[in-house]
Amino acid sequence: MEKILNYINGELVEPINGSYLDNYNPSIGKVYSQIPDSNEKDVDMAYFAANEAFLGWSNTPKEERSKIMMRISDLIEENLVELAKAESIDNGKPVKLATQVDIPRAASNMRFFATAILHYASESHDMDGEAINYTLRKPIGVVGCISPWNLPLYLFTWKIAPALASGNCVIAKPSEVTPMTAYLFSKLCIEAGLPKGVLNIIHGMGPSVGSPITTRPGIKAISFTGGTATGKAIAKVAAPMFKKLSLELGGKNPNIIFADCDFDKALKTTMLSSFANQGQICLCGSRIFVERPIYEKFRDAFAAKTKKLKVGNPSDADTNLGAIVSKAHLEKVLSYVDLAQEEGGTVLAGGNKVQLEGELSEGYFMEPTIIEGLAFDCRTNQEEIFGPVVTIMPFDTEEEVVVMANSTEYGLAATVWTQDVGKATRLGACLASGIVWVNCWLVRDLRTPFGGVKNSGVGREGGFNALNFFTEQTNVCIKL
Ligand code: TXE
Repeated sequence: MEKILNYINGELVEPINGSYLDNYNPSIGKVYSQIPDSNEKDVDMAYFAANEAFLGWSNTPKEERSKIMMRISDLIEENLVELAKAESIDNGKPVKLATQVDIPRAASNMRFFATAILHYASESHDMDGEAINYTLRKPIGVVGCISPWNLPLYLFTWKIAPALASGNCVIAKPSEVTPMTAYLFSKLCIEAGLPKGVLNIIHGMGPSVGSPITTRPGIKAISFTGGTATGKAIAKVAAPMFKKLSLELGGKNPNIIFADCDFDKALKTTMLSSFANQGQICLCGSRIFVERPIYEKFRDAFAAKTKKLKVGNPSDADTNLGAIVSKAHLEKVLSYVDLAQEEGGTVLAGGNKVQLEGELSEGYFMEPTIIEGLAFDCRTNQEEIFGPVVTIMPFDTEEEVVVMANSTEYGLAATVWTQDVGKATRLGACLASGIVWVNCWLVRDLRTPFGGVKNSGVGREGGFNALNFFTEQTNVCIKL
């Protein structure tokens, strides 16, 4: 059985304690590889390596850092097929999705920040002949990047790329639920000639690896994506140490469909924003609000299309939904279907675990599910489910839907469907959300600020925001 290894000081190494955890393939419900059960000793070793490498890496010319990162990006593309397959086995997502979205985006992340750093300029403030100020942007030192299981290599690279580009050394922890592509990535870093110690990848559990990363005083910034409860725990330990913190947390995003929308486009995109990646994307629109005049027409068309989606083998090209990431997560998602019914909801489509045949009979599959008839403020409509479960509700006025949309403790992304530019503009201003998509979903320009308000997080990733996060400013004032 394949053993995943840590990547420390440029080498692939066993965890110091020699202990391993089981890594499951969620489509077959069986262990298929072993992952290091690392602890603070491995984090310490990584820290020493990163600290040692920092002087060299931070003084490496940007062009050189950029070239190495471009090589890594090229290698991701060259290994697209293998990486996509590995992502699908580890996470349960369709191979097609990993091939079209996850892996290409990981390559883009590396390429984007490899080039962004070449265009990153600092400011100068001229005091009318009295003095001149210029502001340096310096790398922070050793930083920590902790990522989740839903978009494993995609989110892993989204964090480490700006950190590396701006001259930091990184200790990264992928999710213990989906460690494989980060392991394959470490091999590509070696092949690309990334100097030793610049990036260190430690595998293991949150409390034994993530926590020492957040508590170690020398690690001066933490970039985290994951659950809101974990984000809170990290903020509690990191804030009193004055670490820089970027937290991308949960979402409970509204998808608002007005009667004047382009019906077919809204319906087609709603299928994706509801169920892509088995609904396990923090940007998925899990609360669908439809304006009353088209409510029944939209609901019926949406339910009919949802019932036709294929839940199946992630390797099949026509599979729409693969497996849920783990048994525990499947149980959590299913428990919300029970809760929704207890709260008075009616299941319009799905609602059940899917039993597949043969090799897949022990896999964690679930039907895409739509629930109707719930109050906007019930638990099902307030808590993040993070699975293929959406609710649908009618609304009558713009004011009413804004109140309902803004009623949760989250504020990551919102989608608005309307042909009226005035309405779109008003909603864009009123929605308590870090991102508002109008007549589209998940259209991403990597230069734009990415992140949430309220309990969806702190700070913004993307473009120069990420480079700002991973650098410290020094203002130099020269008296003339
Ligand atoms: O996330 P965790 P989980 C949501 C979703 C999901 C819930 C929990 O609702 O059901 O979060 O998922 C590491 N110190 N999202 O349990 O635990 C952990 O090992 C430092 C939303 O998988 O937050 C992993 O690498 N690190 C989300 C990472 O944190 C710790 C994506 C995320 O895991 C730690 C995933 C600690 N004390 C889940 N404990 C999104 N917004 O994209 C754990 N970790």
